Amino acid sequence: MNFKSMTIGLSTSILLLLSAAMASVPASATTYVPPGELTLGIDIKPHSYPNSINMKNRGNVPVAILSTPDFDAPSMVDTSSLKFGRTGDESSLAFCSHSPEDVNGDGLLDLVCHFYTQKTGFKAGDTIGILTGTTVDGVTFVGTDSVRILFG
Ligand SMILES: [Ca+2]
Ligand SMILES: [Ca+2]
Repeated sequence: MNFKSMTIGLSTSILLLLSAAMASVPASATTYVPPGELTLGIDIKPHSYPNSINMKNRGNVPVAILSTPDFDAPSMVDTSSLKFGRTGDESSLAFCSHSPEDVNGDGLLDLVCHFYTQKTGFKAGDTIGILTGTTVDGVTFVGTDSVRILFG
């Protein structure tokens, strides 16, 4: 057991996650991420890290779909198509906020949707959550973010 690797600094972890996300490197070799024509940035539990999900919780998990200069999430995402959870094929959508919010402070409004925790299918040890969907123009997309599962 190497306990040094477990004491890695939080800021280092975030940097590693960011660089992994930017390079589109799969976060885990054991997790299959379905292909999408677009890869979008998402933030599971905006304003919160690590993204702990308590599987005993009867509520829901907020997930922000981040806009870019070329992609306005609030107007371009077909919210009825959204699936989120362990594999990205879970029909767990509760609702999307009608008030877009800039969750990452880049000046672009992001789309925040909520998913029923009980329908996400996460299990203990899962390290990423997967969101899939289509745009209003029918283009498929996928986004992933880290998760920490409690009571899975
Ligand atoms: Ca988060
Ligand atoms: Ca934003």
